[in-house]
Amino acid sequence: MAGEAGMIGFSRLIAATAVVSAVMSSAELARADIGACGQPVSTGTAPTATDARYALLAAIGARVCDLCVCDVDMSGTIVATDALLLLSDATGLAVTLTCSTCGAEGECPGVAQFTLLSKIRDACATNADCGGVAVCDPTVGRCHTATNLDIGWKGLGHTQDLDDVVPARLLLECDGPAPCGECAITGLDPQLGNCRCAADNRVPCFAPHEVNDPSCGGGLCTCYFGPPVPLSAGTVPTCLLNEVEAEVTGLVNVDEGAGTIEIPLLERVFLGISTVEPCPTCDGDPAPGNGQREGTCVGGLNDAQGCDAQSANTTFPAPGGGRYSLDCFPDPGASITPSGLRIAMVLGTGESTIAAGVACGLFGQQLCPCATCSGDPSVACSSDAECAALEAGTCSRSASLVVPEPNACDGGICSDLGAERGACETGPIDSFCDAIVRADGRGFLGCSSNADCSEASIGVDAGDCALSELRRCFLDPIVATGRAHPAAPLGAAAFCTPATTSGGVNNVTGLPGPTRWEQQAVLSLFCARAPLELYTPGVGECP
Ligand SMILES: [Ca+2]
Ligand SMILES: [Ca+2]
Repeated sequence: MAGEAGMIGFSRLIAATAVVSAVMSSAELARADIGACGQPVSTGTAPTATDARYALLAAIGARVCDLCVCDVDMSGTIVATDALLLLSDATGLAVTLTCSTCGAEGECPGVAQFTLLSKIRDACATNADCGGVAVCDPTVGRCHTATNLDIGWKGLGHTQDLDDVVPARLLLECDGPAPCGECAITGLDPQLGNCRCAADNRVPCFAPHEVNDPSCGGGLCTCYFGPPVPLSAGTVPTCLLNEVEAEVTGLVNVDEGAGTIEIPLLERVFLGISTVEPCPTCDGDPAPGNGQREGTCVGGLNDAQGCDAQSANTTFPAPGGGRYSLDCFPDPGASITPSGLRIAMVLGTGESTIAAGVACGLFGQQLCPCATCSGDPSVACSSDAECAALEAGTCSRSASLVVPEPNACDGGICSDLGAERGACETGPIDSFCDAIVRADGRGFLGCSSNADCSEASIGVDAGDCALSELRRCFLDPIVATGRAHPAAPLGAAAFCTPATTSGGVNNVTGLPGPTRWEQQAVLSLFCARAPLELYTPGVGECP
């Protein structure tokens, strides 16, 4: 996967995503004075109206710009005045532009853009069709990445998929000079519409986590780790919205594509609209991610309103998949997490593990990987220390009706399949309808006879009850392994997920319980001084 051929593959993949398609064409132009005082984006010998427009967006936080490029009056901040000075200069009026001197950090990236990919992607005939970031799975003829999601101890929520082409941009601070090595993550970049006013998800905002944001009429600006994610476990559909509760932090080695991203998540879970449509979709948008609401929300809070699609899912709505957007929220009435599930997720390119270290039941001898804090059942834990740090008692079994176990296997025996995966040794064997399946060909509509798959009983004709699968399970310890790569890093996290308020969801999934999240991404690094230009890992080459 490494080497020149792989890199060309990634470039093609990046160019194919709407997020950065405009960037690639500008990068091929001559560079002239881009990155000079007043020229964040233009390549000529003097600032243009395009630079002025960019500075205006930077003034409201909708674009990233270094002070030494966009603060053209050396006031210490980028405001509308800077954009006005640039516009005057561009139209030939006699104005003086003065910028501070750029330091060595100007040779480094200012933004790390991660494009998150799903497990099952486009159709393929050979690996060459998969952009160097996935392999062609011949059984379903689709590109298959390392992305995977395993939720809960029961195993019915394992080997699920996530959304595709989800944009996530993080702000970086590097020391320089290039090659820049390890850089600090200083927060989320809201420019791709991942932040919305808490009072109205239809209003994008550009001051992440700000409680008094003027764009939100003085309200809270809430950010999300991507659009809603449709999930299904044990025939129970849910819609997952990953709210980011506070500033994202961490470290990224920009030359190696290595590091850890600390994301304080507040997971919001909603009961699905139907078994085949867990989340509202954004249908019919011919140009996803262009900021134009050319599609239409189907289902949920914003049903029938316009939307700009931000991600895709290759399984749901089933069959065939669809697109998703923060413009189309789930119905708040379907919430099963009134105050959210608080998870300190650390997504890293190294290894993340949870060992079984807390008593499963009140009196049992078995050890489980996860329980909840006695003083705050909304917090899941894997050790007493985690609860003590929050002054929330000890890590112990909650008052849930379901007593957690290490797995739901017959006889409690989970066999090692290799690569840290587990399947029950003898059973249970779950049966599924065969005509409406996930993009990887696996079933999700559980059944015990053909009648369970008929239109008369489930509203859609899902074929015959002809698929069967050995139940999955977590091994002990649970290991999630990431992989460093300058263009295609794999992030991994293992953590404990608290219970929802839905006994049905907790019961089929096995919550509170462990979650393993492996996320394939494509990484693009944008230069601090020229925010549309790409930093070359290991080299630099920022203007
Ligand atoms: Ca200024
Ligand atoms: Ca659009």
